[in-house]
Amino acid sequence: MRTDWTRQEVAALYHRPLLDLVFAAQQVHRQHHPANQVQMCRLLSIKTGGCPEDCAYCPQSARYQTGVQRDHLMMTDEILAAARQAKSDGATRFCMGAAWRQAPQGREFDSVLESVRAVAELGMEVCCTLGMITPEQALKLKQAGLTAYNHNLDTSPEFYSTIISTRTYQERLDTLASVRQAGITVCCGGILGMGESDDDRIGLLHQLATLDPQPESVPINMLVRAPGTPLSGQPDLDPLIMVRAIATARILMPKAMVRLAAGRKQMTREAVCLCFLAGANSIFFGERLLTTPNPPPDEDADFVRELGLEAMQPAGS
Ligand code: SAM
Ligand code: DTB
Ligand code: SF4
Repeated sequence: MRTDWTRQEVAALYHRPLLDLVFAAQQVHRQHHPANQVQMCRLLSIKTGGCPEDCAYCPQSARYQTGVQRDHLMMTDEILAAARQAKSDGATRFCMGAAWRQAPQGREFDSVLESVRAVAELGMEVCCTLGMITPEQALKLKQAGLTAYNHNLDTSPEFYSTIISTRTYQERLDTLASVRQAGITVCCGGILGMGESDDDRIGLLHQLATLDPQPESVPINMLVRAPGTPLSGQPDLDPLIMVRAIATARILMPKAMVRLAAGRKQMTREAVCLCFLAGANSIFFGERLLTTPNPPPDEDADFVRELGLEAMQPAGS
């Protein structure tokens, strides 16, 4: 895998004629992944709202009046029930999200470890996104059976400070390094539609593709405009920009699972289909993402069937 892409090379790919770009991405996709398979993931917000960070897109920041109800950390048995349901709905990856600046130490962290162990025993891939973590916490999560840790770079280094002021890009890179060091796979991506330029999207993709090793999982989110957040009034993002970014990600990171994450509810079936053609091979399936709505599961199931896609089976089956 090349990890020495220059920003100019990334820009040249991103700006290729769209049909050339999508065709090239689909070719790369077929060399590295089954052509018609998508992985279904399920998200669960295990600790909701009241977050001290100021991420301008986020309905869970305590700084904005978004109507999101604050909730304490969920107990392992409730989480396990949701994971069992996800598994029976066909999900093979279960991702637990917490609205923390950083994972806490002590009783709450121990409870998260217990939940990780319980979900891992179901034979699902287990992912957590808990904010910043230390190298020691990463090791404990690994020992509990965590498959992946999600921590997004969100956007380019240049645009980042217009979106978040309470945590630096470098701190994000440090958390990613702790995750990698502990032997946990890295899930790292970003958000499009926050008012960034093509050059910022290129900057994000360049950062992701030059992580060494590259992330195993790259979620590409379309901004969900949550009322009350500073980004609630952003104009619609052209879905073809999602297609372009996904195709570029696929070419740059051939082996990664590229996940069409938040924002699918705002997209047409045709746009989602183009994202698959561009190399996305995973979606979040379930009526809610963390705090915002996602397409109804029965509609998604019909859609996947109509496209002739098959849901990825659990490893070892
Ligand atoms: N608090 C932890 C953190 O920020 O690392 C974990 C949870 S946080 C909600 C996980 C990711 O969700 C963020 O990094 C961001 O990329 C994504 N996200 C949050 N709000 C979003 C929105 N309104 N639209 C799209 N993606 C969003
Ligand atoms: C990611 O990149 N997208 C997911 C997951 N990682 C944790 C989260 C999307 C959250 C969308 C806003 C919400 O539902 O609160
Ligand atoms: Fe907090 Fe994460 Fe939301 Fe930022 S994205 S406000 S860190 S929950």
